[in-house]
Amino acid sequence: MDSSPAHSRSPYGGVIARYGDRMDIRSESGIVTLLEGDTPLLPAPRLADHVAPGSRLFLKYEGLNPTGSFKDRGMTAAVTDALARGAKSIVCASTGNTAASAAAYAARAGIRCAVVLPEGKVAHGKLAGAIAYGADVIPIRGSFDDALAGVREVCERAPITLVNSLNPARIEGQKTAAFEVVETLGDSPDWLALPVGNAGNITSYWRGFREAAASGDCARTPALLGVQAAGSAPIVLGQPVERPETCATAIRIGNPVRWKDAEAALRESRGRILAVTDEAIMAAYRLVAATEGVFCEPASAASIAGLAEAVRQGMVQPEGRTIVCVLTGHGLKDPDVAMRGSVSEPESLEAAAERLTRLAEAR
Ligand code: AN7
Repeated sequence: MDSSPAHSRSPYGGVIARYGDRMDIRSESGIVTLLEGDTPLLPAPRLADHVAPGSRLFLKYEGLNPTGSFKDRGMTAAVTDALARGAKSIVCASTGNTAASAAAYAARAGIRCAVVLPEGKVAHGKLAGAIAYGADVIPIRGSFDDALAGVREVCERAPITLVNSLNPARIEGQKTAAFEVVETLGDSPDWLALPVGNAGNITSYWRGFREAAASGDCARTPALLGVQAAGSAPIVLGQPVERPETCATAIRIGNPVRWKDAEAALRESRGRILAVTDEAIMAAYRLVAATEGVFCEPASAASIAGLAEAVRQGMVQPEGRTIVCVLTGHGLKDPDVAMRGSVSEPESLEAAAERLTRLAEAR
């Protein structure tokens, strides 16, 4: 890490360089950044025809952050703040993306990082990242919720900083995504749809939009559309889920730590929360890649599946509306899901040539 002017005044600079004056964090030991943020807000007209006809639909492609997920925005803030408080090590429980992000920012800061993960339930791209960045990777038999309970307990006793979204700096960094949406659109959208796991992200977006409105950057705030997977939908059901299950392992969370904040965000934004099946998530996952060339992980596609369902139920009237779906993580995070059942047997070169000819002549 180097916070000297020559180093930190890169053309972009990351979310603290850009929005640090609006963040309640400490940074006197220097800014730990991988130049996260500034992600594309992609228009998605072909996808809109399928899921929200007549709308102006955009994808906030957070998978293009340095470690491949939205977590980097909060992690630059959490690790910068931890460093200023003298931390020598950080820890998180994670379904995968927080782990990869924490590991990368700890490496950047030159401090230690441990990640506690539900064994067998972390997508390989995330695990690969945490290993490559040099974290101490600790799989446990149990769920994410079990892992978090264990980690919280240790952090009360030992001098190690918790960087899960209980950490207030995480929310401060994460809210910058809302600032970017407002800057790009010139106002808030009508709706912003996003997957909900631990509910740190929905909490952060709502804080960001509220602050942007308070400072006059936008004339209004959006309604938030939270989306959970049917097999792990505690907020939709109104009670914790003991054994959450979903193919979207990122949001396989039964007892979100930011539950109360999520409910406040939904209430205050006049938003809605709903659950979608794994089948609907996988259909949306394939649809966004095939119609727009945007590859996201299954949990991220829940935002699109949720929007489609909300339109079907009449919860969202798409005509003439500006809608943003947040794509929280890159598709390459979960290569196994992407490959499942889709690689064909090898063919002869002649057969391949025939297929190509048919493809070329197809109308
Ligand atoms: C791709 O990494 O909880 O509602 O430990 O990885 O803020 O929890 C990940 C969550 C959505 C849900 N999309 O966000 C973790 C973890 C993706 C995610 C969520 C996660 P929150």
